[in-house]
Amino acid sequence: MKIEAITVREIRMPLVHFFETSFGRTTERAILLVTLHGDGLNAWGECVAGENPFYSSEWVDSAWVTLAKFLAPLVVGREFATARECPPLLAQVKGHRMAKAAIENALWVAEAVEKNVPLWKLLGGTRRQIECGVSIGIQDSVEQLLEKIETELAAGYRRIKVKVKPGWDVKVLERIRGRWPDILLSCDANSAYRMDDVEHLKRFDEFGLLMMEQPLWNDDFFLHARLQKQIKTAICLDESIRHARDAEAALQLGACRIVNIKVGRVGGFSEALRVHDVCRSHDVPVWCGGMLETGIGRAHNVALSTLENFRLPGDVSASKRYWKEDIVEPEVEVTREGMINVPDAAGTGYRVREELIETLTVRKEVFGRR
Ligand code: OSB
Ligand code: MG
Repeated sequence: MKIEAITVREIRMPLVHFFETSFGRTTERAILLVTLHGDGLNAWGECVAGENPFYSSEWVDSAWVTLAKFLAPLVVGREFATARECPPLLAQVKGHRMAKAAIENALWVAEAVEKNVPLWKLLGGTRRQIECGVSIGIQDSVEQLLEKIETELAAGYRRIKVKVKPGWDVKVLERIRGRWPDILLSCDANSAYRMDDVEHLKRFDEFGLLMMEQPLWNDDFFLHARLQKQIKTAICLDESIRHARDAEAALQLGACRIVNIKVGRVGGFSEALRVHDVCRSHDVPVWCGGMLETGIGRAHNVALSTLENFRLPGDVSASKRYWKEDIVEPEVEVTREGMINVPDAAGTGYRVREELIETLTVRKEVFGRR
C-alpha cells in the first residue's frame, strides 16, 4: 500500500456497564482510531491506549502526540510491499507500542484486502472458530458480580475471569466457587499485590483457578518468578510482556506458565506473532487479551486468536457486552456455544461504519494529502 494520508481521530463511546479494575473505573471510553488512505482504500486501526496511564504508561493523549509528531510523518508518502516493513521503520521511536500498533495493524488489513485474503489467513491462523471468555470487573456488591457471572455462563461463555484487588479477592472467589465448583475460572489483579502478600496469594490455590493474571508489578518478571515457585496456581503475565524478548526472558525465568497476548501492548501484529511463536516453542499456551475495544480492534483480536497456540479462551467477547451500537457491521457476535465464527471475507470481514464514526468523533487531524 502507498500511504497517501493518515487520519488520526478520537471518538467517545459510553460503555453499556462500567468496567472496574484494581486501577480504577471506566464508564466512557475515549479511543483513538487511525485511518490509512491510499490505493483507493481506507484501512482502519485502533489504538488500545486507555483514558489514563494506569494500565501502562501509554494513554490517549500521549498516543495522539506520538502519532502526530513522529509516527504519521514516518509513514505518510511511503509505499509498503507488506505490513511487516512497518515495525523496522517505526523502531526509531522507543516504546509507544499501542500508538505504533494502530498504524501497523491497519496496514495488515490493507494488505489482506489488496491480496483478497482474510486477515486471519494472512496472519497464519488456522482456526475457523475461536473460544470466548469474559472479563468481569469489580462490582458494587458480590451479589451483583454473581448475577453477571450467571448471565455470561447462560450466554455460553467458556471461561470467567474476575478482577481482583486487596479486599475484593478471597471472599469473592469463595462465593463464586461455592456456587460454580467446576467452571473455568481465573482472576486478574492488574498489579495490585506485592511480595508481602505472598501468604495471602497462596490462599488463591484452594480455588482451582485456571490462572492468576499479573499479580505483581506491571514491569516485573523477576518477582513473579519467585512468586510462581511458591504458589500452585499458574501465573499469567499481561502487562509485563512488551515483546518477544520479554516473553523469552519470562519463560526462561519461570515467571509464568501462561501468556496473555494483546496486540496493542506488544506494538502490533508482527510482534504478537513473535510472542506467539516464543510461547509455542516453550509449549506455553497463550490467549488473546482485550482492552475494551470497539469492533475495529475486536475484529483484529478475532483474527489473531485463530493462530494455533491460542489454546485457551480469550477476553474477546461480543460487541453488545460493551456497546449499545458498535462501529462495525455485523457486530462481533458469540454463539450459544461461546464461540465466534471467524469471517471468511477478505480483510477483517467486518465493515467499518464510517458515517457513524464521524458522529462520534471529538477531534480529528489529517496528515498528508487526501
Ligand atoms: O488487564 O486484561 C486487562 C481492560 C482494560 C485494561 C486491562 C484489562 C482489561 C480487561 C478487559 O480485562 C478485557 C476486555 O473485555 O476487553
Ligand atoms: Mg490483564
